[in-house]
Amino acid sequence: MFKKILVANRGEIALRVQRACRELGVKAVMVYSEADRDAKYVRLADEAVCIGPAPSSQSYLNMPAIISAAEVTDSEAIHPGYGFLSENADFAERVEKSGFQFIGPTPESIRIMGDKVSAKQAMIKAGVPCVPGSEGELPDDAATLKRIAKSVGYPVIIKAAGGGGGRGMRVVHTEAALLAAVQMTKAEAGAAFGNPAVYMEKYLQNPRHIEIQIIADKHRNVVYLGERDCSMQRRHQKVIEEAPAPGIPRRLIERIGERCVAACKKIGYRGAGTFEFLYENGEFYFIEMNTRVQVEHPVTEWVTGVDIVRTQIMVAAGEKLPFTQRQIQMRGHAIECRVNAEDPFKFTPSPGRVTTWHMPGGPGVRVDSHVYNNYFVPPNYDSMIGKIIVHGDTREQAIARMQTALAETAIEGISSNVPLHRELMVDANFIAGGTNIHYLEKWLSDHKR
Ligand code: MV4
Repeated sequence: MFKKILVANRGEIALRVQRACRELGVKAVMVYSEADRDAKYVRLADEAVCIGPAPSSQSYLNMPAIISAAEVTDSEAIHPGYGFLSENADFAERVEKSGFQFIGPTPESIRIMGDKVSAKQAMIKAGVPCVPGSEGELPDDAATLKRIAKSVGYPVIIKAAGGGGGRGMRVVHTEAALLAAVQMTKAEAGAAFGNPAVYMEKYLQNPRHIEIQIIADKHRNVVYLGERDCSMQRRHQKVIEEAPAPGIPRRLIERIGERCVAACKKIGYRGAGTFEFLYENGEFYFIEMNTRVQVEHPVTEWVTGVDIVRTQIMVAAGEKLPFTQRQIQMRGHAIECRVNAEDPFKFTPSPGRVTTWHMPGGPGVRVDSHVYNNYFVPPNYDSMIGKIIVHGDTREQAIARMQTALAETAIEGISSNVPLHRELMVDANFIAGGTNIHYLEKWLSDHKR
């Protein structure tokens, strides 16, 4: 096992990784920007290194500063968390070239999955079902484009190879609109991602977003840790996640999980990863793979009993997975509400001083947050300041526990989205389960205030 790990992130995930290090008897080095200097998780660290001023570009995205911090602290490995540099193949490569272990997949795997065209080609080759569409990058030729779209069938969606997470996409309903849409998406993709390549898929109108968590060691052992339903989102930001996904037959999950495992073995994947699927009419369609630990990992941890962050560290250190597929059983139901510092219905960010931070507790309640009374939420970063996660024997019990947890929660000094969560937790359609990716945005437009 490593003696010392540097955590190249901030906020709740930095604290989450620090806790995993403590449990493993590993020293944790925190890096921090000037805006995070006074945060308690920074004070709590075995060592802390300032890596620059508040803007991410000069701190949490500053590769030389982070690698220097690893050098001066004699760290052995770097955990990137999520966001920031976590899916940057060049960073992973520089980490390893500097002699540190990157806690994540190889730079090559990150690079393949970062390009959505190569990711999809790898998955098709590995037998993972994908959304029907173009075979790779689209050509410029108008007649060929029209022929591809006709064979895929309208509506189609044009996506940037360099995009992902909802950036660089355009839905096309008619042949008349096709050429302009492809040209616009290409131009935007070139400007935003430095790669104008685009591809085409059949546009699925009302899917759910279901993802499969996997974890792999360096000895070709790969296990899937069930699924998460992340359909409750607004503008590609997830708001509520849960595991298991309501109403999806276990045998379908097992079948797709086994495909994901086989694909990981085929590409030599290692570390934690997530296969994102759209699920419609009983079928799974791969869209993207995330090569990092995700915000919503706690719901999987709770239903499987696997500590994903701890396991990430163990496999990065070369240890074998401490469980087999047969030992993974899904137990009960878990739900996560993301707590954001924002207006609950207008969604404008609400940074500032948290005068009251009172978090819920009791059976089946977990709170992952770095916040405390009198904490100052800096304006420079993402608005997510914590997560409330509950578990119950059944989905009904989990919902009841979340309702109670949200009632106990008190946040003052800033606005939070807790009032939105309180309303969603009593919404009849949420309670019924299985709402699609458009549900929350429709709900919001029907509940304008
Ligand atoms: C799609 C789709 C419908 N059909 N692809 C958005 C995020 C990116 N990961 C892929 N996205 C979508 N791809 C096809 N062929 C609809 C979406 C989509 C979406 C997907 C998951 C979660 C929320 C979403 C919200 C809007 C659109």
